Amino acid sequence: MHAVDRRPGSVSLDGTWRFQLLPAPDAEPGPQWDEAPVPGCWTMHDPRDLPHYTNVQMPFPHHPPLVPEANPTGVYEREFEVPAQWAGRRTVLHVGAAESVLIAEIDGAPVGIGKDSHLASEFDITAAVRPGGRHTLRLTVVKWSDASHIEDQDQWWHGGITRSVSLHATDVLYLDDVAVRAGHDGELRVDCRVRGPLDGGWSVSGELEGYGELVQDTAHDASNRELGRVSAFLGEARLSAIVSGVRPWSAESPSLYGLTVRLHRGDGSVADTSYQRIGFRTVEIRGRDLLVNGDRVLIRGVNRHDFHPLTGRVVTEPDMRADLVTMKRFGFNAVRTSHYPNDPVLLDLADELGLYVVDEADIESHDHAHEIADDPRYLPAFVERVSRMALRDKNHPSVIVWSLGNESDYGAHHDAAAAWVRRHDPTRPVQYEGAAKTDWSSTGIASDIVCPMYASLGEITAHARSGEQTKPLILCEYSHAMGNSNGTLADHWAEIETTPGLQGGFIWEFRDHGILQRTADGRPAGPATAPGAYANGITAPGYRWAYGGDFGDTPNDGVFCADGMVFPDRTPKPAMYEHRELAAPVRLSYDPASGTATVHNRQYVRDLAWLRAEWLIGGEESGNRTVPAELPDVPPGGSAPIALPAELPEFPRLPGHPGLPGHPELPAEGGELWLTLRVTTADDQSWAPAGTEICTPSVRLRERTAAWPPPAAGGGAVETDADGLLVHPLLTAPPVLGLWRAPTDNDLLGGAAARWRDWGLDALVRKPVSVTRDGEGRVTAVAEYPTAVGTVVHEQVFTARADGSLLVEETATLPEALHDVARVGSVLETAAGLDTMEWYGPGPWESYPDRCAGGAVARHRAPVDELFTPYLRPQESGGRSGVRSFTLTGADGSGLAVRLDAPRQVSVTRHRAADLAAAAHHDELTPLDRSVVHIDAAHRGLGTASCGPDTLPPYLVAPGTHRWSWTVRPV
Ligand code: IPT
Repeated sequence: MHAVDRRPGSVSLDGTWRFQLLPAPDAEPGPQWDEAPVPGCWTMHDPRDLPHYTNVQMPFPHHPPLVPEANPTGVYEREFEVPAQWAGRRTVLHVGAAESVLIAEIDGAPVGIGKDSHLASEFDITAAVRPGGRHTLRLTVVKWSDASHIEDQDQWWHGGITRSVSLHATDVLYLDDVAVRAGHDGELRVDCRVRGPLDGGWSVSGELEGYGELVQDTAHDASNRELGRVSAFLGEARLSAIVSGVRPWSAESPSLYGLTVRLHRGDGSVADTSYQRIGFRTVEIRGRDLLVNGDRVLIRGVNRHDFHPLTGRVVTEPDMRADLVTMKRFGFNAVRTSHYPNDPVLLDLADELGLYVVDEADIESHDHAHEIADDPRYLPAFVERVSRMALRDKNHPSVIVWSLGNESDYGAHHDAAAAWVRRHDPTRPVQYEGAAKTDWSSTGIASDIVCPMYASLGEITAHARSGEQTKPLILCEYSHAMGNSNGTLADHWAEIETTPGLQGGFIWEFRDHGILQRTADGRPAGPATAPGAYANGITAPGYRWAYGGDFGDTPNDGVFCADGMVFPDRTPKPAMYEHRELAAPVRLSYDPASGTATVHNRQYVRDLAWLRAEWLIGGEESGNRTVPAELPDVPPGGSAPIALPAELPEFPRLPGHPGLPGHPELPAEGGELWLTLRVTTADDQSWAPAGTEICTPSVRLRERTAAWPPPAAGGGAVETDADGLLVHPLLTAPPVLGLWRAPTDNDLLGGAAARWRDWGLDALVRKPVSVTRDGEGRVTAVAEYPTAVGTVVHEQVFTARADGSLLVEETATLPEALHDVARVGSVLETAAGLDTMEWYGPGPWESYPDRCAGGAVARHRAPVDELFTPYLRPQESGGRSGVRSFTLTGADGSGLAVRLDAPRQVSVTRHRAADLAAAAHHDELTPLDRSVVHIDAAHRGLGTASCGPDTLPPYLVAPGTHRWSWTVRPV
């Protein structure tokens, strides 16, 4: 393994190969060949071995290092030609990655074997080929081996050749490796290792783009101990330079410089060349801070797997670019390559686009972790997997931390691997979650960072405040994005930003691993699927997103692989917008006492020149208005006042405040007024064209001051049935009490859903108690809802008002035993055809009480069909938090208008909760023609309990009495 980029000048062997799938490695290939794509997973196109999903458990019961005898084995074959001009050169076969054991043969003769499914194997095949000759290359890929037990990551099991195959040639005298160290102070050191006939004489030279020639260090050998490894005899040489005025590399400002290293023969002619883009940056740990170029940067990271819904583990350069571009657009500045090294292209892209990388070795022995961590038979594999990763990736400025792998207990192997990598590369910290699992204050020698997974906010803040913290705390996994999730992200970031010692973390994870499946035959739709099979996170008829078990795979871990911030097709889920706002480079604050607004630049190195902005004025009564804004000049980390728009339709007449100077006529009472700064890119960025929305920080200028409840009565009679259920021309089902929601994945795996079922909340039955009508036509309906642990009493008072609206005032009293329900509110169904929703509140994204920082408060409008979020397993979704009022209208603009007493959780979808809960996939759902509307006085937060902490106490629904009221009128 080495860091010399051999892609330029290589000959690609990618394409269609002959292929046979054998039942076991010792089976003999027959005369019949199929075809298979290389790179490709056979599991995505061959029905004899389909994808299989498990998390912790192995797919077979064998203990390490044993595996089943039934062991799918793919035989790939093709002819290739060796260019005639490669005569006299050294010829190398490069196989980017194969799952899991790779055996290479040329013309029937073995040339080597490789393991480690996520790093390349290279074979010197000079002796096996003839320049100008035609040869047969056979690559046999065996699915299960001893190594499978340390590749037990939480993902689909596949088989195949998953990265590109190529040939390249070098001179017999060649650069075996080039190791770059470049600090943000401009100090550059390039260590070269040369192989071949060294006694003919050789030298190296280097050139840095925009700087010039590097100096060859000649003071090597005897005189200089620090440089003691530099030796002509061993083929070692060092180049160096002090580059003044260097532009340091950082995620915000990823400045790269082209570095060319040339290897010269004794006569000065060039034998070999290496070109790479390097960045000048320094990583260090000082106290409990991780510093990049001296800055304590907060790590806003996400975990990423290699995944594609059509090709499985095979991802192209455009796929990887799209992943990283999406991360950048949503405020992420770091990625952990969970849980294996990625294609080198990913690191090239991280260098170019600006993302910090925790580069993780391909080691996860989850099911048999304790057995393996100290089993000497696995020692070489651990050290090799870490060292080969570091040897390959060391020159990437994006890589700031080495990770020894994931979920493999903690044993001697980790200390051995850590020792190797520290010695080889003292310029980067090392992390391993398992080394710091229990006692964060005295983490083992295998981790410089305390990098727990799914620790609670309470635990991490307590550690940071304990006085015992000695290392930076950066969560390697947190905020499990399974289904409708990522509750309390804002609470996390409020603590992280204000607590010394807390430095961020990596959300689990970037993408849902839903494989596109044809429903007709249950097979993966596969690489040849025509476009249009999915869009916007939704599959077209005839397809669905498959998860564990859908291919008949047993044992399996179900939908646990659908836990990404984006859908399988990379459509962002609503939680992405929450993250984007929390990570915003620009924030806005407003001081009502002085009436001034302030812009804060939250970046470390950039000013605001790359951004532009406009104001969105969002008035509850006056509606939306967009006017130009002028961003002030604010240095990184600084703040500056920003002028309020002159066009404000109303101004906060807060008690004691004089109002907007020069506008004494403005009303002092009325609806709420919010001001949002819509920030976009001013010009093209490498990851976003000009005009891309970056964030929408908002401030409230005025609270609602109109009286509630609105002046009542005078509107005539209210119609109800004998049971007190409202009869209303715009409703097909009257408002009744709702205490349940279609369980989210967090509700299910965290246990809340089982409790609700035990209590009977999913099958509530309304028992009418009384219906009374007063002299003014006001109707009071009281009903009881018995549950297994007590009865809920629900009272509704209906008043018809002179303006044609109906006021509904509701009270629900929950016994103490119902201490944690999903919601307390009304559920009703509208007439058909009211297909557009307009609302005043945060938006336009879906939001919940513990995930509602991502939307501007303004008037929003969307088709009802688009309000729903198609999480892979149907569940509660489509909610909007903090809704103050909304309308549902049809094509002619008529419909109904609802006004709420206070900001409430509202959802409008085509699905009843029970139907959602009964479905396993979206293709099983039939949307109603009408809307199901929930208006909740209280709604449980989302939390992250499918893997990690539940929502925090303030977001739970308390027992006792809840009151809410609303008006509905025709429009
Ligand atoms: C943790 C794993 O590291 C990750 O791969 C994934 O499985 C995640 O959880 C959940 O989706 S391990 C878990 C047992 C905490």
